[in-house]
Amino acid sequence: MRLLMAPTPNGWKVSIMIEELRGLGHPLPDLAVEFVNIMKGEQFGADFMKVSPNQKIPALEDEGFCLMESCAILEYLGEKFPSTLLPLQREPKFEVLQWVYWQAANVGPVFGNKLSYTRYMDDVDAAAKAHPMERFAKEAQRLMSVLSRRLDGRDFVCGNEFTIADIALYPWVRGWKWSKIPIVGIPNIEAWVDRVRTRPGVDRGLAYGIPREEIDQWSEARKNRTAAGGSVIAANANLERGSTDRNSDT
Ligand SMILES: N[C@@H](CCC(=O)N[C@@H](CS)C(=O)NCC(=O)O)C(=O)O
Repeated sequence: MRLLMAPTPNGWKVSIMIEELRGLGHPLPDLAVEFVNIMKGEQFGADFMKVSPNQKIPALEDEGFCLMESCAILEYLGEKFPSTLLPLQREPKFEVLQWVYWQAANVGPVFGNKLSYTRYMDDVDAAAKAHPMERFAKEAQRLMSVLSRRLDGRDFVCGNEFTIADIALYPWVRGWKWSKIPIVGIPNIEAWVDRVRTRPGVDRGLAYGIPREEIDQWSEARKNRTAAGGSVIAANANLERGSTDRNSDT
């Protein structure tokens, strides 16, 4: 099995899943992790696109079967290696999956866009940014209210058990300082972020592609590198680069 990833929120969903599965008795001895340099445009290379036609990380290859989309990968691994991370009976399973899909359709895109306008869209002037910034900030706050209400009286998104719903949400929510989406003053979310962070599998998963001492606090050099690389990825030129028919190894 090959995991193609980069140290980003969507990449860490899968590395956390791998490490949680290992903690639950699935050692995955044949897993190879390959880092894709999305700042250099490796996501547009022909080899990568065979596994991930959408030109984004993460992607998984399992004995010739290729899979893109982080949440589909969580579901695939959850089914293949049964554990408490994804119940397999219909109702409890769909109770989890609705929150996984909610993340994929809402929190991921909205936090991603808010982050891009806050940190990366440096080729756009402030006046042009103002409306989308306000829109994504307000929608992110609304989504956090939804999550807060859901966590009321629950340790994790689906009750007392940590599941792939928590895995899908956590890497985005924990990055709130970088995306400037405040969760301080939302006690249910602050407590959930702290609770999830204490898990050994989460700790190991967050260390993929980043020095251990920078898991919780990036160095200034990493912030600058990420801001510069993120600006390249967020620029419209990146989309043009991805929409050529060349499929070349850039
Ligand atoms: N919905 C996708 C989103 C994947 C995604 O946006 N990946 C980013 C990194 S977090 C990426 O590969 N960006 C490169 C690019 O946009 O060119 C998923 O959940 O897997």
